[in-house]
Amino acid sequence: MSVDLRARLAKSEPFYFSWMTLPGAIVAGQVARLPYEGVCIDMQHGLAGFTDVASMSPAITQTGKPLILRILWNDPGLVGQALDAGASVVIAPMVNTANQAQALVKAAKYAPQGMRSWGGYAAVQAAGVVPADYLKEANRRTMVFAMIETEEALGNLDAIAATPGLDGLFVGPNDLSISLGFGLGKDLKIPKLEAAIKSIAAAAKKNGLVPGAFGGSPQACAVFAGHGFRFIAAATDVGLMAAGAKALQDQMAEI
Ligand code: 3PY
Ligand code: MG
Repeated sequence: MSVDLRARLAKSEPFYFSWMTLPGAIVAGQVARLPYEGVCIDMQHGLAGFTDVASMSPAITQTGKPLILRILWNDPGLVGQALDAGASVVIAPMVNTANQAQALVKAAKYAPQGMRSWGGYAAVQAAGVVPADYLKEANRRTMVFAMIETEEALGNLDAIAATPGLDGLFVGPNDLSISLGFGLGKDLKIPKLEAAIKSIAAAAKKNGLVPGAFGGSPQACAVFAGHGFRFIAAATDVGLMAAGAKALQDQMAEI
């Protein structure tokens, strides 16, 4: 069984995970062996479809690291499918209202908290327990994060963060920056963007939620960690390739 993520995320030390955009079980197994605590598969902007995820999931969870899935959209069917595939965390994009946050939680939790439907044998396999024990533990062991990445979501931040059963908020800095009129989220120090990011951390803290964010670079990770975020996407698969090639090319230049 993979690590008890809820217990891990209760600690103040940031949890850094990798972010996959490429499909394939072999590459997923490799990424899971990199020095990050978990692996996220991005089903919104990455290339993995559900059958890819079904084979990538065991390649990741057999290393003991949790699978995190950023789903295509905040749709109840996609939430259930992600959890059934063995995800410990579902990150839903573009959650803009409290109603949307409530729908997200409802889709992720078995009754009485929600209306998740039974049938996830891949999740049961990933957990390494018998079905009845999976059912007992699933609502506690799986977590849901709402992405805050629009001006509309910022306007509804307190109501979204107060949603019972929601586990975390997750900043999408690019969409947030675009929505606020600043283009791609390259400069996290733009005062209005920085204030928005800090308000998301504060709303999470006030409501006992885990503050999460997409970092993608050491610099961005440092900014988010500095604001108290502790569930941070540290690097993408493609970014790691580019950084590795650049480091090796720099060494080659010295030959
Ligand atoms: C964003 O930055 O908008 C994200 O969704 C992270 O990929
Ligand atoms: Mg986004």
